[in-house]
Amino acid sequence: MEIQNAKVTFGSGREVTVYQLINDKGMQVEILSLGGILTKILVPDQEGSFENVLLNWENMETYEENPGYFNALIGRVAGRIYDAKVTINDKVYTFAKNNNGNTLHGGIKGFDKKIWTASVEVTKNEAILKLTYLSKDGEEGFPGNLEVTVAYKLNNENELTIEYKAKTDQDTIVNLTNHAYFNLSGDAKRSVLDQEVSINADKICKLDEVLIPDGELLSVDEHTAFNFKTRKPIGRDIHQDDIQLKYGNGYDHPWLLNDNHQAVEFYDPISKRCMEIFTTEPGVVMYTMNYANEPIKLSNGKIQKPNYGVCFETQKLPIGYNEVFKEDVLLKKGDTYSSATTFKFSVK
Ligand code: G6D
Repeated sequence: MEIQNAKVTFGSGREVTVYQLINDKGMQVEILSLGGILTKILVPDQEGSFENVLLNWENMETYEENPGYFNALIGRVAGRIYDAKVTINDKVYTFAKNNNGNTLHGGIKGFDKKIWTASVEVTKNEAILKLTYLSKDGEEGFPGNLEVTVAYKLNNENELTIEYKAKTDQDTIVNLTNHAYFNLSGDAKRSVLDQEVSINADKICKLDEVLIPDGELLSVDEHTAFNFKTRKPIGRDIHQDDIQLKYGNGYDHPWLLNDNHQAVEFYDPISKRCMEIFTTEPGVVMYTMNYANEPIKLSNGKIQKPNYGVCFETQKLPIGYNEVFKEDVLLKKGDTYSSATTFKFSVK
């Protein structure tokens, strides 16, 4: 087990530290102090070839603007907030309207844009990078001074766990996740549409044309394109005639997880790489990279393209019409927000 680090200075003058967590089996996880951004997860395929299963920008400085929120911590509130406002204790708080009149992913400068303070710890079976950030009262419009700690833990079972904790001095709203773009082919050799997914969920949130929920849940037994109870290729039903797929331009929906055991299994039949996701969270947004508008190169030298990555953003449900699901993300003064998600890599 070891942790290496190096400092880089971006053209903007911002100093960013790059951390490598390396376990005894050779798995490597690379993380930036900027946004807690994951740039590499190197795991073996069936031939033992270690390749990156994350999309990664060719130029590290792209992570400053980071179109698509590549691999970044998302907060104070992941997902959307309808009409960019919420009422807490009879007071209305307003936020940035950065997505079709609603708030997306914590506003203009969310947690993905912040420099986090880092500390490291290495034990016999874990390499731990602990990131902390103080989101001040009123930052992006959110009430309360929120002390956030995110720990990235790599062990010798090829498991990467992300643990989130937050405390506030005023009632506020919090919903944290990581927006990693996975592709198990290795260095994004192939689209993810032929890679297979299972999601342990019977229902999704019904969304409208700007991806805002109204509280209704849809059965995946009726909306069969969203039925991933049995593992299937991501692309098998993605072009089905379902209005929800039209609204999302693909998959971009919250699935309500049946229990907190294995939430997702993601498998590439060619490399035989497998990733299982376990989470404490009630939901997961699978986003199939339906937009890749900026012609920016990935680390494999190719221009990014839709469906070359897939995100599994574990989280609580988004705040929709009539502030539906707001209760899920309320954090009371003095309470501690706590969640954890584990990504377990293997070859099958
Ligand atoms: C699009 O609707 C999607 C979001 O869910 C995603 O997080 C973002 O692109 C990167 O806005």
